[in-house]
Amino acid sequence: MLRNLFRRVTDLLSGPGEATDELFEELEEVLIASDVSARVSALLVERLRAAAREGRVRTAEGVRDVLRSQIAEILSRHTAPLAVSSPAPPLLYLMVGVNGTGKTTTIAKLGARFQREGRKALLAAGDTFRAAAIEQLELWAERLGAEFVAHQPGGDPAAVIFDAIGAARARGCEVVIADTAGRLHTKRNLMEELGKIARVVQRELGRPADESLLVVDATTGQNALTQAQQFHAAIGLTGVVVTKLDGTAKGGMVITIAEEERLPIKLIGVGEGMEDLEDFDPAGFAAALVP
Ligand SMILES: Nc1nc2c(ncn2[C@@H]2O[C@H](COP(=O)(O)OP(=O)(O)O)[C@@H](O)[C@H]2O)c(=O)[nH]1
Ligand SMILES: [Mg+2]
Repeated sequence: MLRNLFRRVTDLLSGPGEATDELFEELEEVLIASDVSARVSALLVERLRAAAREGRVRTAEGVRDVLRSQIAEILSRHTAPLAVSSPAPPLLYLMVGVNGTGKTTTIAKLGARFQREGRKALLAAGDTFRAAAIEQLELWAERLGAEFVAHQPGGDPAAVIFDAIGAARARGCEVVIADTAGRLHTKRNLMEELGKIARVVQRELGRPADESLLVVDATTGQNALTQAQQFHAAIGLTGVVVTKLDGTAKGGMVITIAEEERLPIKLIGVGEGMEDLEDFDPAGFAAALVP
């Protein structure tokens, strides 16, 4: 599933080459081209150069091994497990992110996961901005046999979440997974709307959402970093879901988010099917990047 992510990096570090200055220069460029931020690319290469100076690596293959463990170290520094139980039900997941990143699909995958475990899920149509978004989520709820709460298009998303929490309690649902809009007339509106949702959750549950997960599309590269910064500032994210790692993604964005934002990556999307959602495994991901 996660093949070819760091293709250019691994190609460069394959074969019998020596760990020369030219190799490190080229590696830095290729890391940047693979969506690792310039700062993190420089940091990684600087550590590799130090390892070479100290005689700890001599060959391209050696660089590859050290790079893999450095990446694993960065990725495991800010991990946190996905909250799967709550002190007082319902467990509440708030899914945020710009349009098209895979929010609704990820909600369906998460709903499917809970339902498979025999835990009743309620999907809340907090993306009231587009009628199609409400219908798409309703269809998923029907397919999964999950509960569903929606208002009219254009309604107040915070009111949807309020009703969803009430409905979950009344219908004995263990988990509420709430969709939100990815685009409003202005970005300020969107962030204010998310703030209002967060206040309703706090008031109704007596705690923040158990997960406020940003969904980012791995194929959008460095854009994802800006999205993480903006959404984190607006609602305080508990983690990130990186989708579409099965496609043309280069993968470096995962390292960039972990290192620059210090946010735990909790889940990865590796396809469009309901089973194509995996818990994030730092060492496994590092090995997939640099096999
Ligand atoms: N290949 C692939 N496609 C995905 C993944 N997650 C979502 N998609 C697709 O991305 C598109 C947008 O997804 P959607 O959930 O509607 O995005 P939203 O606008 O954020 O709610 C759809 O065609 C999904 O099937 C993934 O992990 N891999
Ligand atoms: Mg959607």
